[in-house]
Amino acid sequence: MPRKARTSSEFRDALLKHLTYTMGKDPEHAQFFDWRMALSHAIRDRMVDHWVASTRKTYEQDGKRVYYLSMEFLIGRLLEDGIFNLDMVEEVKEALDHFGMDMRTILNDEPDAALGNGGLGRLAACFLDSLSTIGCPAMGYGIRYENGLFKQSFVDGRQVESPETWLQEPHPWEFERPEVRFTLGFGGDVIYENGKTLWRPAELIQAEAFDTPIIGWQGKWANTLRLWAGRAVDPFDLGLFNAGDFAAAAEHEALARTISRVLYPEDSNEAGKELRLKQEFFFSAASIRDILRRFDSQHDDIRMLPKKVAIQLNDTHPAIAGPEMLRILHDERGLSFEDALEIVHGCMNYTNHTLLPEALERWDERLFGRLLPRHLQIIDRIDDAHYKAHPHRTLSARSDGQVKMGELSFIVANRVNGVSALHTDLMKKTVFRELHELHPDRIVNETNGVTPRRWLHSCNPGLSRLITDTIGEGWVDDLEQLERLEPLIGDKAWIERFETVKSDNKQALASYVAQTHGVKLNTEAMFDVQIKRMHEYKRQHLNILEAIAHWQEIKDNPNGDWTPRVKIFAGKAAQGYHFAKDIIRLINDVAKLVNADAATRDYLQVIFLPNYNVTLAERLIPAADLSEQISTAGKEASGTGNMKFALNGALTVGTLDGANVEIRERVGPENFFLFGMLADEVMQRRMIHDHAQQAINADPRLARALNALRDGTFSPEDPGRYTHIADNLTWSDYFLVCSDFSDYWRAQREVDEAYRNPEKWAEMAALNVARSGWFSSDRTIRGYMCDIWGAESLLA
Ligand code: B1H
Repeated sequence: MPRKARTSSEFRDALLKHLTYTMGKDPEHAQFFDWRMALSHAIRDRMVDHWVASTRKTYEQDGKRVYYLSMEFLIGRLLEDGIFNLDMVEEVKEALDHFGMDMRTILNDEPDAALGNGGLGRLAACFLDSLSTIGCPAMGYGIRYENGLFKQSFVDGRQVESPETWLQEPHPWEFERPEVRFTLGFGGDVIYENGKTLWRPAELIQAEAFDTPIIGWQGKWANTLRLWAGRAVDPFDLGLFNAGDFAAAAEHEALARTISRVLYPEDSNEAGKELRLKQEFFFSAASIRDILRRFDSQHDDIRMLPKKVAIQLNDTHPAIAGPEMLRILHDERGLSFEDALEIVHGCMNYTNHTLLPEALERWDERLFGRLLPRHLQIIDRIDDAHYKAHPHRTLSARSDGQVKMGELSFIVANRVNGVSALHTDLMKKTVFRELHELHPDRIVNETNGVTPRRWLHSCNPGLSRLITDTIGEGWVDDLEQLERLEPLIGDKAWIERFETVKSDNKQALASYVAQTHGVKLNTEAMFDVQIKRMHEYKRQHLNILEAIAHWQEIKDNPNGDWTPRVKIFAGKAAQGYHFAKDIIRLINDVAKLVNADAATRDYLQVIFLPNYNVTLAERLIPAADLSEQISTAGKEASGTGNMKFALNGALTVGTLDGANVEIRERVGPENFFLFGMLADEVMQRRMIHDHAQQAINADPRLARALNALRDGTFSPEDPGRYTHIADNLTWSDYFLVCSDFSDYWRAQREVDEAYRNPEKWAEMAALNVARSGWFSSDRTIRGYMCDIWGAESLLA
C-alpha cells in the first residue's frame, strides 16, 4: 500500500463517520472522550489493513513464529504511538483542526495501559514494537488485568495507593475473541488409566482471548498482543465436575473473575502467593494450547514443532509453560516422555532479569502440588532425566521442599539469556554457576534496548525533527545512523539548535509541573532526574542524602558560586515495602523544607512527582540534563531508562552496573560521570563488618547528612521519623550507600563543574545521542532472532 495514498479529506470523513456511527454523537455535542474514541477507531482501521495482510503472509510463508510469554506488558498509551507509526501526524492534526480540536488534548485523554511494574514489562512492550518493525512473525501472550499497576498519590508526603481502572472506559484497541477460549484446571488428582497417566483437575476456568494489533514503523508489518481474561466455564461443564456442590461452584465463579483482576505490584520481589501461581499457570497454559492449536492447523507432524515455534519465557513467571507443554505431548498425545521433552526443549528459551535472591521464584511444593499435582510429577521426571544425563550432580529444580523456577527454566530451555554483558557474566559466575558448567553453550547475552519510535521519535519531536533535518529519517528504524550526527557536533549553529531543543523540552516540563502541581521549576538549572521503581538497590536514598549534604553546604555559604539544580524523582514502591515507602516520604519532606528555604532555593529544588508511568517518563526524559543510574554494582541487571536518557541527550552519573557499562563504553568515558565500587569490590566490601561506620567516619559531609535524619530536621513534628533510615545505613547498609557516598559526591561536583560550560555540556550530550544507536530494541530483537530463535523477517 503506498504511503499517504489517502487524502486528508478522506481521513476527515473517516473520523466523522466514527464519531457518528461508532460513538453516536454529532460534532456539536461530542466530548473529548468521543473524539478520542472516534480518532482511535479511525486509526485502528488503518492498522487493521496492515494487520490482516501480515497475518495472511505469516500463514502463507509458514516460517518460524516467535511467542513472547510475559506476565507484564507495560505498553502505555497507544493512540499517539499508532499515529506516529502510521506516519499520520500531519493528516490527523489537519483533520482535527478542521473540527476545531487540538491533537495534544485528545491524545492526553487516553489512559495509560499499565499492565506491568517496571523495566521487565516495558522491555516486553519495546520488544513487541521492534518485532513488528522488523517484520518478524510474532505474538505476545499475557494477562488482561482489569486493574493494572496501582495509582500513586501522596498524603502528607506518604504514598497512598488506589486501584488503576483503565478498563472502566471502553478500550478501543482490543478485539474480543469469544471464539478463542480454553478451559483450564487446577487441583484435583492424577489418575492412572489403561497405562496412561491423566490429570483430573477439580476446579475449572476459561481463558478468553483479547487481541491488540501492534503496528510497526510505517505500518509495514503488524503482530498481535493476545491477552487472556478469566471467565467462568458454562454451567454445563461445571455440572460435569461438581454436581450439586454449590460451595465449590461459587468459589469457581469467584476465581474466574479474580484470576485476571490485578497485577501483582511486586517488582523484583517474589510474593509466593497462591493466586500468583494460578495466574502464571492460567496464561501459560492458555498460550501453550493456542500455540499448539495454531501449529496443528498447519502441520501434522508434532516433531516439526521446534522448527516452527520459538517460545521466549520472560523471566520465570511463565516457566510452567514447559511442564504444561510436556504434559500435553506426553499424557494427552501419547509421545514418549523423552521425545516430548526433546520437543519442548527445542522450543523454549528463558530470559533471566535479576540475580536478586528475593526475586528468584520458588514455590512451596505443597502449594504447588495441591494446585498442579501432575506438573509436580513432571518436574521430577525432568529432574531425573537431567540427572541421568549428568550423573553425580545433585542439582535440581526440586529441593528443600521447594520448586525452583529458575533451575527448572534453565534445564528446560534451549537458550538462557541475560540482559546486559555484566549481568550475563554474573549469571555464569553466581546463580547458574553449576548449570553453566554442565551446559556451557546455553547462556547467551542479549543486551536490552528500547524502541526509538516511542522513546525518541514520538516523545521528543523537537530532537526528532533536528535529527531528521540533519541526516534524513532513516534513523527511526536504523538507529545506528545517529552516528552520522557526530561530524555536526563541532558545528556551532547545529549545537545551538540542539541546546534549544533541550531548553524547550525543559520549559514544556516546567509548565506541565506548574499546571499539575503548582510548583515552579527553575529552567535555568540542571534537571537531574531519577525515575524508576523505588528499591534499596536502586539507591534513591543515596541521591537524597547527597542532596541533603549539598543543601547543608549551600546553607553554610549562601553566597557561593553554586551550580543550580532541580532534583526530580518519580517512582512507585510496592505496597508492602515499608523502607522504600519511607524513602519516598523522606524525599517529600526534604523537598518541603528545601524548596521553602529562601537561602538555597535558587540553587537547589527537589520534587517527587506522583504516579510515575510510561506517559510521565515520556515527558521527563526529553527534558533531563542528568540521568541518575546509581544502583549498587551487580544489582541492576540492565536498566533501560539509562538508555532512554542517553538517547535523549542527558548525561549519566552512574555506577558500573547493568547496561551502564556498555553505555559508557559506547558514549565514551569522557562523556559519562562514573563513580562507585565495581561488582567484585562490592562483594569484598561487604566482608568488612563495619564498612558503613568506616565510611561515615571518613566523610564529615555524610555524617552530617545522616545526623539531619536523626535530629528531625526534616520532620520537626515527628523527629524520630527517619531515625531508622539513618540506623539502617549506619549499622547494616547492605546496599553500600555509605561506602559509595564520597565518590558519588565527587562525581556530582564534577557534574556541577561540567554544567557550567554549556557549550561543552551540549557537545557531550549530543555525543550521547549520536552514540546511543546500538541501544535500539531493534538491535536486541535481531540478536534474539539470530542467536536464540532462528527466526526470520518476512519483510522483503
Ligand atoms: C527486572 C524483575 C521483576 N528484573 C519479579 N526482575 C517481578 C521480577 O512481579 N514480579 O514478581 C517483576 C519484575 N524486573 C528488571 O528487568 C531489572 O531489574 C532491570 O534491570 C532490567 O532492565 C529489566 C528488563 O530486563
